[in-house]
Amino acid sequence: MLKLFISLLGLFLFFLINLINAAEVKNFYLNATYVNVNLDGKYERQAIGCNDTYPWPTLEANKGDRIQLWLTNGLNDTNTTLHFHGIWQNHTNQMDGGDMISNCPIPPGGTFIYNFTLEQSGLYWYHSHTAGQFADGFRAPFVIHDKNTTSGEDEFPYEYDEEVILTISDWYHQDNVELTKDFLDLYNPTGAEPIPESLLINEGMNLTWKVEPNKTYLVRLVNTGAFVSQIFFIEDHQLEVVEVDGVYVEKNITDHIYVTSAQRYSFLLHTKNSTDKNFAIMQLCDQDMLDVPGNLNTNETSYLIYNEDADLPTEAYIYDWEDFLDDYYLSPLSGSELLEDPDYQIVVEVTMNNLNDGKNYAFFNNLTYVAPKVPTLMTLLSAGELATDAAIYGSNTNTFVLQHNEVIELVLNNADAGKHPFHMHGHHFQLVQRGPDYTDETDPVPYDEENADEFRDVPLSRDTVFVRPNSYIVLRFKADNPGVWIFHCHIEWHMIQGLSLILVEAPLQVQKDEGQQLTENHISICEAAGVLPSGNAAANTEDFFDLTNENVQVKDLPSGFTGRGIVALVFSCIAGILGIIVLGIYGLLPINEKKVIEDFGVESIELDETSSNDVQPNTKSSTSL
Ligand SMILES: *[C@@H]1O[C@H](CO)[C@@H](O)[C@H](O)[C@H]1NC(C)=O
Ligand SMILES: *[C@@H]1O[C@H](CO)[C@@H](O)[C@H](O)[C@H]1NC(C)=O
Ligand SMILES: *[C@@H]1O[C@H](CO)[C@@H](O)[C@H](O)[C@H]1NC(C)=O
Ligand SMILES: *[C@@H]1O[C@H](CO)[C@@H](O)[C@H](O)[C@H]1NC(C)=O
Ligand SMILES: *[C@@H]1O[C@H](CO)[C@@H](O)[C@H](O)[C@H]1NC(C)=O
Ligand SMILES: *[C@@H]1O[C@H](CO)[C@@H](O)[C@H](O)[C@H]1NC(C)=O
Ligand SMILES: *[C@@H]1O[C@H](CO)[C@@H](O)[C@H](O)[C@H]1NC(C)=O
Ligand SMILES: *[C@@H]1O[C@H](CO)[C@@H](O)[C@H](O)[C@H]1NC(C)=O
Ligand SMILES: *[C@@H]1O[C@H](CO)[C@@H](O)[C@H](O)[C@H]1NC(C)=O
Ligand SMILES: *[C@@H]1O[C@H](CO)[C@@H](O)[C@H](O)[C@H]1NC(C)=O
Ligand SMILES: *[C@@H]1O[C@H](CO)[C@@H](O)[C@H](O)[C@H]1NC(C)=O
Ligand SMILES: *[C@@H]1O[C@H](CO)[C@@H](O)[C@H](O)[C@H]1NC(C)=O
Ligand SMILES: [Cu+2]
Repeated sequence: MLKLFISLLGLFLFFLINLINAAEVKNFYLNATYVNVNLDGKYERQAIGCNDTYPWPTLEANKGDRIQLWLTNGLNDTNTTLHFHGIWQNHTNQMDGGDMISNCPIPPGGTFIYNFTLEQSGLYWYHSHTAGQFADGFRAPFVIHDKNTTSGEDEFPYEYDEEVILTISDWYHQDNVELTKDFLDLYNPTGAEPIPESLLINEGMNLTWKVEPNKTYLVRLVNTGAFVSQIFFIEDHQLEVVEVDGVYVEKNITDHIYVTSAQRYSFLLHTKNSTDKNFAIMQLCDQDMLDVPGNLNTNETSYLIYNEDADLPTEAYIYDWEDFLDDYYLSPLSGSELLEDPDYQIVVEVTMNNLNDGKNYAFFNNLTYVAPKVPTLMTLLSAGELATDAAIYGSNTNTFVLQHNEVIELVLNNADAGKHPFHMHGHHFQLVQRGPDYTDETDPVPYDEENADEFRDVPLSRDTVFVRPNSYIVLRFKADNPGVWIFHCHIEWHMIQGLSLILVEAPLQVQKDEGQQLTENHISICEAAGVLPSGNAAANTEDFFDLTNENVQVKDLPSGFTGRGIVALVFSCIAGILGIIVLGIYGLLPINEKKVIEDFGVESIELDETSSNDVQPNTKSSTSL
């Protein structure tokens, strides 16, 4: 008996030691710097690179490893932060990188130490979470391999010979500061998103991927773009999807996949046995997302090369691009069942509208997110028992307080005619329902619990999911990761328009957790940035319910004053000042304004005289996300 016990203990220790041996500390020293690049061969511009080079390195680690990453802000004119997309950050909320959410902005010259362990495996990515910086190139994949133990557990669940990482993205010729200025502008009252100039693959174009015949490749694909979703396919080859957003799934074979900004799909590719022909790797932009015409080539061809002596392939076509793999029907290998009925249901409605400054904003339940003066995590940590009261986090942050271990259901009704890829930090959520495209209905169709489709017993979990136009999604997750987590649209432009809400999860557990206390490095970064690491949303450390001088959104438009009125006002002002007729200017205006005129029909616009004095920004609004 004792012998058995000792040998079992020995076996246990053996595995324990193996496990400890397997986990390593991985150190990275990265410096965000401006670099000049010409990624699409059409235009040289300044981008945000790493250590004076581009692109950023792909980070690789094993499940269980500790990451220590020293990020220096080598950009002389802007703050920055770094987010590890899809990583839960259990007990290390302050390492999640959300600017003014869980992270003080890192000022120029500052170095922030990101320090956390990995509980997950699969494909992730890392990117700046400040303003629109990831559109400027501050982005790269993050691969977490499964532990290599002899126990047979924690191994990649499918056989393959070789692994390949592909990033797809969109690329602009202007930088995020210029783009944001023109986008969030009185002259763009419809909120038409800037159109990228190019679609990239592995941060370039015309990729040549040399394959060997009769092999199985694991292709890890991530869309690191700021805006458009892309269809991806390889001519005459099937894609066997095995992982989405770090979640292993039952194999699903498809011809093409639809990848929104921030989503990941890993698939197995079996190469052919013959080498007489080469094939096209195709990227097609989802053109439904483009409000205005631009200079974008909406599809790009790259090359799957079996034979360097054979001809390069020409572009390939698919019969019906809408017939892509529907992630709603994927099944996680874990077999994790649908979470039970929710303890707490959050219902939000997405709209886009103009405020008094004539700019177009995005709203959850009529509130557009405006960053607080103190990062929400720091408010939580300094509020004592008041941390459970949503009021202290500000009236313009869309904050919801969640109780520890509750099952949360988030119902998102999209009253907007666009598709949006929503991302939640700190969690993978179950995709419980997703409504069809209701573009053809007169009004948006909200979720109707009574008449919902039957739920799947084992629904897919992931961290980024799209909602269809005028339709809804229903998500569930367990509040088992105390911290402050943002839920937002991953289209950078929509996030800049305020399409974010904040989940303050089990605040008292966060306070009690030794590991969640701010590091000295973090406190010094806050000081250097001039951000108070304590106090309510208005930076009041005395009275947490006194929100005087908090950041709030600009006022609503006066009733009866619409986008149409703004357009009229803008154009009659221009006409007045220049003393020429509107039509004369038409030809000189950049594309967005032209589109606006077309959308609203200039001839039929009447000037709303009474409101003309109201079109002024009247409060400070921050877009420092
Ligand atoms: C960046 O530079 C630092 C300091 O010179 C160096 O330690 C680090 O390895 C470099 N990182 C990359 C990815 O080149
Ligand atoms: C890609 O190939 C096309 C067609 O051959 C060429 O016009 C273009 O300049 C290439 N782009 C880059 C970035 O090499
Ligand atoms: C980071 O890059 C900036 C700009 O190139 C440079 O001034 C600074 O010395 C670099 N810092 C480190 C730690 O490498
Ligand atoms: C910041 O750095 C860029 C690129 O290195 C340089 O062109 C610019 O003049 C600098 N700006 C300031 C304010 O120092
Ligand atoms: C960095 O953030 C702080 C706090 O919001 C702000 O005061 C400062 O102007 C920012 N710095 C830059 C260079 O944008
Ligand atoms: C990272 O965190 C661990 C655990 O708290 C700590 O032991 C270690 O010193 C930290 N590393 C750095 C570079 O601060
Ligand atoms: C796993 O460990 C074995 C033995 O050390 C090694 O041969 C193999 O290459 C490792 N596999 C991976 C994927 O690292
Ligand atoms: C393909 O590979 C398998 C296993 O490696 C081998 O048995 C088979 O003969 C190969 N087939 C061809 C046509 O090369
Ligand atoms: C290549 O040949 C092997 C056996 O020789 C077969 O199992 C495999 O399906 C073939 N691959 C393709 C893509 O036809
Ligand atoms: C690619 O774009 C061109 C130009 O818009 C179009 O003529 C062609 O049909 C497109 N190809 C595919 C595969 O969609
Ligand atoms: C694969 O996806 C399709 C939807 O695109 C679904 O109908 C089918 O059930 C899925 N099969 C598996 C095995 O996941
Ligand atoms: C970490 O958080 C995730 C996300 O909610 C959760 O699934 C997981 O169980 C947590 N792990 C620990 C050790 O708390
Ligand atoms: Cu969106």
